[in-house]
Amino acid sequence: MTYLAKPKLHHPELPRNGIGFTHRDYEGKISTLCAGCGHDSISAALIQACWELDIEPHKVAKLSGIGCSSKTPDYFLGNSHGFNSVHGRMPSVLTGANLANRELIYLGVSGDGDSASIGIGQFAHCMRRGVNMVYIVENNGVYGLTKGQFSATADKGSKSKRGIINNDEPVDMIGLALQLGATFVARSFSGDKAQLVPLIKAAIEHRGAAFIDVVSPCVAFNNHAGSTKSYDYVRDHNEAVNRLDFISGGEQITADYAPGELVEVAQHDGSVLRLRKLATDYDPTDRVKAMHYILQHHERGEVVTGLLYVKPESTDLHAYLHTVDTPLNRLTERELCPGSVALAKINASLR
Ligand SMILES: Cc1ncc(C[n+]2csc(CCOP(=O)(O)OP(=O)(O)O)c2C)c(N)n1
Ligand code: SF4
Ligand SMILES: [Mg+2]
Repeated sequence: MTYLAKPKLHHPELPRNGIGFTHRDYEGKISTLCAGCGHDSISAALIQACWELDIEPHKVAKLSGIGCSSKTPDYFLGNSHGFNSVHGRMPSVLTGANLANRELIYLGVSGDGDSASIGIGQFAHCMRRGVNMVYIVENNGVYGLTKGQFSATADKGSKSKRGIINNDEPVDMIGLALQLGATFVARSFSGDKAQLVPLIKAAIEHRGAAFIDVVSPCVAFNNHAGSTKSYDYVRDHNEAVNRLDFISGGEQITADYAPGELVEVAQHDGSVLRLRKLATDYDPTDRVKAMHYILQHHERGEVVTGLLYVKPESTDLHAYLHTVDTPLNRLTERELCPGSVALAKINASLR
């Protein structure tokens, strides 16, 4: 079963967003993933975030690799651009597309195998280059699509469905993203939409490399006792450091969490992130302390979630490379080939 059509009819009074679109306008094909797979909840959160932000679907480019997680761009934003690349190679394709046209919103959707196993090199370089994107890893600790082998994010000592213990140290995607210079780093859980939707919205509004690690249980191969990526484990060990309460548009997010101290982080573009602090000693603008905090809590078996780091004065690869604002396919021949005088000048500058 490779394709399922969705009914075209829908209720005429479905709520519409600021540009007149309903949720249905942000959906994709019917998912063929296992019932209960965490990845489907992440697709639903992405649909919700884009609907709430009044994003025009044709202004989005979704890119992915290979895996159950990488199949999901087919299940949301059916009217957006999409490219399903090779296993572990999404980041370079995304970087190229972004350099060719900076006017689109880039969503990189990947799995823990796709990004931490085969694709770890590509992941590292797009983070350190500051590509303007939202990079989501749907992290289940296994290769779901190829029947549940441990991936590089599986915790040491965690148990496979067949009872095998993983002896390898895990790759912590959050730690890597922080160390490599990503300017927006968050972790969430597919089962916590109230936390995930505002994080995705804030990441979309952020300029620079925004990374979200979403623990997303695989109900077929990694949801048993002994797994540290199961629904039960994450619910029992979730340590949220903050909740994103508001995003730039001044729009209130109604969320079901206890009140705490409110902190505001003003970003480079004038937008303001409003965070409700749940851990009093956590400062999301201090990268070094954030790394220490996350490592300390990981040692205790806790899964730290929330907006873990944001660099307010962030910028992106286009700024470093001084590229033109206009997408390359809209440049005229005259702009692309300015003539022999300009070429002679460039050559002279290199002598
Ligand atoms: C070059 C290459 N090597 C191996 C594979 C086989 N393969 C397909 S998906 C996958 C792992 C997917 O795991 P993950 O990215 O965690 O996605 P999930 O299915 O868990 O969402 C592997 C090893 C492949 N398709 N291409
Ligand atoms: S195998 Fe696992 S990751 Fe793949 S669709 Fe099923 S539950 Fe989801
Ligand atoms: Mg996986």
